[in-house]
Amino acid sequence: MNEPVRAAVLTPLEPGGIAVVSLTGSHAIDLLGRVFQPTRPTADWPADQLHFGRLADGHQVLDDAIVAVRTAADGTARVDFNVHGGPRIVQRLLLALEHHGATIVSTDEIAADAWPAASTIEREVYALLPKTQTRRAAAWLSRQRELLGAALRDIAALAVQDMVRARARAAELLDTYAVADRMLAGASIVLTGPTNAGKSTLANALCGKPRVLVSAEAGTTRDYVSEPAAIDGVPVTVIDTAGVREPTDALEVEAITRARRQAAEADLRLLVLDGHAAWTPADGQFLTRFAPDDPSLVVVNKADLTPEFELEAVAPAWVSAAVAVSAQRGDGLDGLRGRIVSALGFSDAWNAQPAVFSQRQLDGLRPMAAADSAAIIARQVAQLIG
Ligand SMILES: Nc1nc2c(ncn2[C@@H]2O[C@H](COP(=O)(O)OP(=O)(O)OP(=O)(O)O)[C@@H](O)[C@H]2O)c(=O)[nH]1
Ligand SMILES: [Mg+2]
Repeated sequence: MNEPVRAAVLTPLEPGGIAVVSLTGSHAIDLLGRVFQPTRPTADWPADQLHFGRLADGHQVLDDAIVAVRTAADGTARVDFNVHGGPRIVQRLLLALEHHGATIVSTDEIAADAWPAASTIEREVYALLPKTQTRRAAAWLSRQRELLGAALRDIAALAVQDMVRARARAAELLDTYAVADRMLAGASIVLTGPTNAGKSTLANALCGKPRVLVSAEAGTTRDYVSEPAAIDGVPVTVIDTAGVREPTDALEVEAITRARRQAAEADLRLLVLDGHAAWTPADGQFLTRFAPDDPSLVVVNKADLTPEFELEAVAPAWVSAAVAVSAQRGDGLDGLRGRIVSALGFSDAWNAQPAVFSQRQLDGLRPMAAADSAAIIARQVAQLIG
């Protein structure tokens, strides 16, 4: 059969990252030989091996690359080029592949079935991979090709012996969606607190750039400002808000109302306090407005200066949720990042656990959590894996 070789970029075009460009079709190996020179020459490109070498377009070297060759169940070859993720290198490689006869398949076409996949879950992974915002998200999603399918098959096997446990496992899997959605769509983190506590300084530190204005004058930030960032590889939006105090004008009344609304809607709230300012009843009121089981962390800022209060003495209920930092000097920020990602649900084990990441998967899994026969579970699993 002489179907055309197709090529697609499976990862986001992120400068500094690694991009995966994939080739599929019965002549994929012929095409590989035209654009790639392995460091150790090989005649037959054995499958399931990695080959290191150079990508070249004619005499021009494009990049070093690691190439993986696989053979699908139907005998077609699959070649993955791992190259540096800058858009220029990826574009050059696609042009070279096109020059040698490959058809370039777009992200939308991958989602619409134009790309071979071993399962519907794998197809969903390919469709979402180019939209992932960080390397960690891309690596986590790639792993779901195996992890999620295996978890579903395990539930089907378990259902034959123990329906109660099978249902419980399905319910646990349903619960993974909220955090998976954060990994794909990003989590919102709002910084709120009294004026002058250092919210804007902390927002800039978390985003790694001086995005918002900082000044010694209380009431500097008026309307909220949001900025995309990544914290320990988790995509987030950091929202800096106006400091909460007795408003001095109508504009500030509106700014504080907006700050509260942002705080209410966020996935996580950072309640930023100035550790170098005396404790006031207003600080206490500010904290008690947030229930203790609320997804919030208390950041006691300006740890580089002499502390003016002990949280243990003034608000003992919040001690376990508190982190001391100096947003200005950077002390404690790594610890804070760790606390943020775990408060958002990303434990160390998260990356290696199965998770559901699409509406289709949720819809297919729900009947499993309520099923009263192994047959229903088997049917749903077959449909989900596809
Ligand atoms: N020493 C010290 N000063 C800090 C620290 N963080 C912020 N500041 C200073 O505190 C002042 C207020 O900082 P901002 O980041 O503007 O505070 P804010 O909470 O955004 O203030 P508003 O927008 O007015 O509510 C500025 O002079 C900052 O330089 C810190 O960790 N240590
Ligand atoms: Mg501010």
